Amino acid sequence: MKHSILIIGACGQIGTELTMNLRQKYGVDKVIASDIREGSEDLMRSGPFEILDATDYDALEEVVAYYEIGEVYLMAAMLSATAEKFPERAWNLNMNSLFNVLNLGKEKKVDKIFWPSSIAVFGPNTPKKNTPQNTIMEPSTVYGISKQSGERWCEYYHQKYGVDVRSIRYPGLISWKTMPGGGTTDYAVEIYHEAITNGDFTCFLKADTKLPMMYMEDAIRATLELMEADGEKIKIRSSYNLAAMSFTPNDIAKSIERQLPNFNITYEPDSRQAIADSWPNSIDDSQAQQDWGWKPEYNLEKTTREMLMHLGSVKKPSAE
Ligand code: AKB
Repeated sequence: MKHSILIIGACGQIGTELTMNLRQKYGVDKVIASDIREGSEDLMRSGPFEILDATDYDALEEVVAYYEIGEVYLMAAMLSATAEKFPERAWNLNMNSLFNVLNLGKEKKVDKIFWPSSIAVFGPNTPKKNTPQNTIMEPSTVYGISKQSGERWCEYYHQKYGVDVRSIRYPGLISWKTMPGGGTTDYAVEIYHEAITNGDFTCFLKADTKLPMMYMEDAIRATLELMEADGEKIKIRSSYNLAAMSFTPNDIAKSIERQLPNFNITYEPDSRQAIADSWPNSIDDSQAQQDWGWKPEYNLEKTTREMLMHLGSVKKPSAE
């Protein structure tokens, strides 16, 4: 590869694993990690890192020129639950960082951009079951509004200025390496940690709240496959629906119980319930399957086995 890759928001839940994967694929020095603060020891030791505020265009431009960046992955964002507490800050971070990166594309300073969207672009009036690629989108959260607006801008920059920007509407993501922060689907990660450490979990969503979810390995593979696909195949320049599994807190608790029979779950729904209620139950991702061959590999049972195995073996030494 001629140019280097810049990951913005490299210390977050997706950014950490994306950075490690890209470094393995393209070489450590070709992948520059950046964030507003330092991340895990593993990430910091794994290759070049820059402190970078994605809302500062000049600083971003400087890093892009210095490392001869060709591809940018903009993973920095304020997620759904936190964004409800800080609406203006969320809007400024989520939109200004996107404009900065899209403008780098418009000025031909970078060749290719990845920007994550979310199932949060959908709202209470969207059909909930097998939500289609194109449908009613009236998001009722600040985060969802920023992601939906972002999608429109991505398509606009592609059509008007030829910017090669690609995007996925991620469902809730489940991973064991880095905790998510400030999302509504975070319960599906916290539950595994609590199952291992305490044997019980108090869930902030109701037992029957069904949401689309995905194991991180699938999400990273989807991201890399979309970025590597021939540009001609990318028919959607707003953002692709992507699906793997859908489950409720009751389903995930049952799947943990099959491995840890004493596990116990209780329910204390909070303000995040309203956010979850406004999102789809399941997603139709046939367009991603058709255009660039997307196929998930992890269902709930496989995810539970992986999560408990990795968290169990990680936790054991310090617990002894
Ligand atoms: C959140 O819960 O805010 C995110 C998302 C679905 O985009 N995980």
